[in-house]
Amino acid sequence: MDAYERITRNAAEVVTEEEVEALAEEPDGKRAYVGYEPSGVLHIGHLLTANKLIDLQDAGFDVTILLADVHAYLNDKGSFEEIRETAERMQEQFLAYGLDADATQFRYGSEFQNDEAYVLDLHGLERETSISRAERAMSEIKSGETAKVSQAVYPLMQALDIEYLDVDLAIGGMEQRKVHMLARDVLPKADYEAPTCLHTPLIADLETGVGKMSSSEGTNISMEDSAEEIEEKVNGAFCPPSADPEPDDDGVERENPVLQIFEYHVFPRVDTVVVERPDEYGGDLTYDSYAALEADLDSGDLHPADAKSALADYLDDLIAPGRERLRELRA
Ligand code: IYR
Repeated sequence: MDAYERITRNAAEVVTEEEVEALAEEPDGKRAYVGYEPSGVLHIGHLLTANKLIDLQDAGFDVTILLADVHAYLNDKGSFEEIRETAERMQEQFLAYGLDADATQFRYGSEFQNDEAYVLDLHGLERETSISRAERAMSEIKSGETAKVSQAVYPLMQALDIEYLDVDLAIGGMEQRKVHMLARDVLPKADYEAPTCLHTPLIADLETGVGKMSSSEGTNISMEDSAEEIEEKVNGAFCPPSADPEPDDDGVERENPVLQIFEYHVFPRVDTVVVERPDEYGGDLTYDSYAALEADLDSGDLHPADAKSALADYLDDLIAPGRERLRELRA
């Protein structure tokens, strides 16, 4: 796999392809970043962007993880002290998950976001941005019903972070794309360059396959789950024998979240997936690629129950080191 393929595999969107191609020509020492609002423990959504960070490190990039403490505060995620404690635990979980410690820099937003130059720059962006544009940028990130002034400042700070952290590539889930598009528009007005962005896909709701998996509603899989909890959640997942499920009774589109997790979480981390089956059901199945597993589920050669049981085992392997680290930290 060449550098461009590794950088862009499983991406839902890159902005723009030409810009990413230019980065891929000389990836060594280039810097990518993701920011996370510290809250709770890592879940499958965090891990999807973490998989992309691991790809980027494999391609030669250095990675900055922004523990966006001020952003979490602006977005109503708790007191500053709680947020800082959560952030410290997050760092440990990312390293346990498999990020290369030598190529990962952790930064707190509050380290630089209160500097005078940053604050003045921020006010400059505020002058260039309408309230409605800032609100729109937050539509998939905002917590709570009423838009607060803090939530209008939030995306402008996220835009400015890209400059202050001196990054070549901004990474985020698709829910971050409107913030990044705002950043591409507004930063040049402050004489900064438009940032290059890469967005990872969102996984569908585990139980219904409708809409997007959310950390606040529905079932999510997190670093705290025991092997039994993972098994139970995956067994209860929506998994028709199809990569392209029929819409539900109301005509709403559905995805197959079990396949999505194989594609975005398991195959990027293991070379071969073995689905164990007793001999009387045909014996073990071995897959070297996601496409082969998808084809077998589609054709009926792989039963959803067998796919789920293999998925639960692989997910457990992936989260076990982080779960162990959390246990040590809490002991
Ligand atoms: N908006 C992100 C958190 C965040 C991301 C970046 I990249 C920043 O520079 C700042 C904040 C979230 O929804 O978690």
